[in-house]
Amino acid sequence: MSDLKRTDPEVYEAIRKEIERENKKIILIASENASSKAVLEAQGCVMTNKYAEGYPRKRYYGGCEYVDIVEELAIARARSIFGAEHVNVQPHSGTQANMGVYFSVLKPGETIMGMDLAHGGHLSHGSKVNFSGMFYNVVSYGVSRDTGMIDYDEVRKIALEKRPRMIVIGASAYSRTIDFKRFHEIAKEVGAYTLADIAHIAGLVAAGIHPSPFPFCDFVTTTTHKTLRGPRGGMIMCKAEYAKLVDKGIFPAIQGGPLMHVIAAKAVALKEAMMPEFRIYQAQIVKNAKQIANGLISRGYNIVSGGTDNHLMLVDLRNKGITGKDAEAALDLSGITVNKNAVPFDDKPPMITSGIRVGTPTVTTRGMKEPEMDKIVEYIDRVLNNIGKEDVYREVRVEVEGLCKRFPVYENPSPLPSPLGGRGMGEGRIFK
Ligand code: DSN
Repeated sequence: MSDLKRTDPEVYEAIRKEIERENKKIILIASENASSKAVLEAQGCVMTNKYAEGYPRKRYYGGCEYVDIVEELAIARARSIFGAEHVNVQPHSGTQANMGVYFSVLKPGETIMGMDLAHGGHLSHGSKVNFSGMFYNVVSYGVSRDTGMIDYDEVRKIALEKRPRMIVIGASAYSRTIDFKRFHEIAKEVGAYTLADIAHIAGLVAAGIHPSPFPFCDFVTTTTHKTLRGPRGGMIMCKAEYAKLVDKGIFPAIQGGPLMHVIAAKAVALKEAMMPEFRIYQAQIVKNAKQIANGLISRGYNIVSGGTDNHLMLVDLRNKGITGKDAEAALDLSGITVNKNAVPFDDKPPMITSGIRVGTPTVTTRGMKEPEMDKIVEYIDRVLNNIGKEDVYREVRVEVEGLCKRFPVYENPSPLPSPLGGRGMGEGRIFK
């Protein structure tokens, strides 16, 4: 870090403060995590210097012998973890991964059917303000008003009526197990491709805690930085018959040179995901989410769908008379970071919303378990019952900092066994 400090003290200082923020706050953003020192080290390596357009052993540049090693390792590990026939680790992000799949088999103007963004879907599943909604004809499915869960009979009805060319399965704010087999059966009936976007649940799938989209889906996309706990990036997996089309759909169709330093870090994260401790970590993520959901329910909060099967939940704050925006701001001032989130059938605009999304990947990485989740529920409840009271925010913030000190992310090894098998997260090089 000393070179950076000397060359660019402003950037150095912003990074130092970010480390401090991640250490001092309870981060409950469902799509975030804290990647290991090994992942960070690989991501900050000299492979950022290398152009490697093409694929391993078939590149448009010389000097690719070492970047080939890391890309082949990443591919082999992902294939083994997820049981995928073909893997492309080059997408720069989850949206690029989805774009790569669409470009591989769809023509502009064809119909895709994805989960409505307002019901928990993702921008790249057909939102009008995203390329997916501009290039393709979009039909959406959502959750049932009664249960807050996907109604598969309704999905089938829409599919039979609209005859989509591709059904996109997956969400950014859905707390229930997804029935990939049922989606596959519906898609088969209407002759549609299936794309499962498992960005949120990839770690759970890798650990066998959420059912796998294979062998049901044609294409599977993911990001690598959410529950999977790797570097920020994307990945595509698919059946062997689509391998060439998918590879061309990424390069040269929508990307040039791959980010080889990020691919090196993806390989490291995938190696970590093969360790037995990773399964224990993923199981604890779900236990922690259930503990928070049950704790909030017992204090009178409405959780969309009544609970969670995965790493997140949506808290509908309408019965508490608080907006998502106000809840997010009050909690952040109290040392707890969440994101405001629309709830299904929300009457408030996206910058206000009626809910918050709460997720447990990061706190679980820190080694926190059920007793700490009970404390977090108590903090959230205290803050939300005292909106506008700065003295309460301050009091909670002090308690949050005390709790966080016992579970450091990057400074000083955790005094408790970490989910990475006691390696701790604290002894890395950039924080010396
Ligand atoms: N923005 C991510 C999330 O928060 O879920 C999805 O890409």
